[in-house]
Amino acid sequence: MRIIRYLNKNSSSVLGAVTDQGEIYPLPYSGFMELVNQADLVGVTALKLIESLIAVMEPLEEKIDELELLVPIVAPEVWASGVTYEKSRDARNYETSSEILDNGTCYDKVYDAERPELFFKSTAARTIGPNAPVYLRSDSTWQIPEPEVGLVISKTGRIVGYTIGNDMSCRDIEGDNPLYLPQAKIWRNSCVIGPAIRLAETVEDPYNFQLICRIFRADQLVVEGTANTSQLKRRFEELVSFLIRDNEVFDGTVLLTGTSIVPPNEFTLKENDQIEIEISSIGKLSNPVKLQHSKEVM
Ligand code: DO4
Ligand code: MG
Repeated sequence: MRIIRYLNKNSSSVLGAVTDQGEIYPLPYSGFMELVNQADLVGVTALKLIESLIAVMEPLEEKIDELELLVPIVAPEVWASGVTYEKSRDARNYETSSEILDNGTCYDKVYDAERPELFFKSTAARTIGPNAPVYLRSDSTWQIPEPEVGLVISKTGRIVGYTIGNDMSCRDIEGDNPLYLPQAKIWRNSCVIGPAIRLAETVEDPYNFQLICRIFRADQLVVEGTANTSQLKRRFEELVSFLIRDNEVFDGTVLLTGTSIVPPNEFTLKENDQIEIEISSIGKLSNPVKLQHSKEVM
């Protein structure tokens, strides 16, 4: 069972349940965490609560591709993990011009350390959903998408859902100096989540998500890469436990879990590219790439 948000005919946002058969049912909750909290309150799982509601409903006539999808959760904060896959460690080492220490770079060290790299990625206002444009930074010439599994967590750190995330990144800015990380990671429309949240209780093995990323330029496929969460160095619970340690996290926080798909080193995103990130049991997250217009920025 997956959860989406979409605009109805009156342009109001509606929470929807998508069954494994692709039928969509509107749900009487304003957001994903209201559904989860209501299920907790009545002592059932979110899946059971949805099943009891939709048993007496008719599905929508529309299929998912015909709906105007919104970000599936208005996450108050998005955090991200870094260097959780070998591929990411190697890519960071490639792009960095910082001093290589005798015993390895900061990326070598963090890959092996007990404490993972966690960083603040986005607020609700900077986070976009399916089909909305991701923006390029004007001061970077080496920008890529980072396809990642996103964990939707409650304020106690319980993993209640899985989604797809794109942690847009500037390799030149980060490579210049690791202290530039916030600028390499955070700007307008630099974080994408969606198109749906799969209820955690319906995922048999979260260490077997297969991710595919495709980038199209003028309708031609120019980059394609795959990864599997079986390649992850850490456990999802481990990442969450460091995020919530002595910290206040809010219901519906999303934690991105790192990338293992890196486009070829000579590749940078350009205006009008189209990014697609797919996990078959969650959906396909598609976004066009746009330049920001200075008018909008001021
Ligand atoms: O070390 C910087 C961030 C790396 C990252 O975002 C990732 O591994 O996904
Ligand atoms: Mg990342």
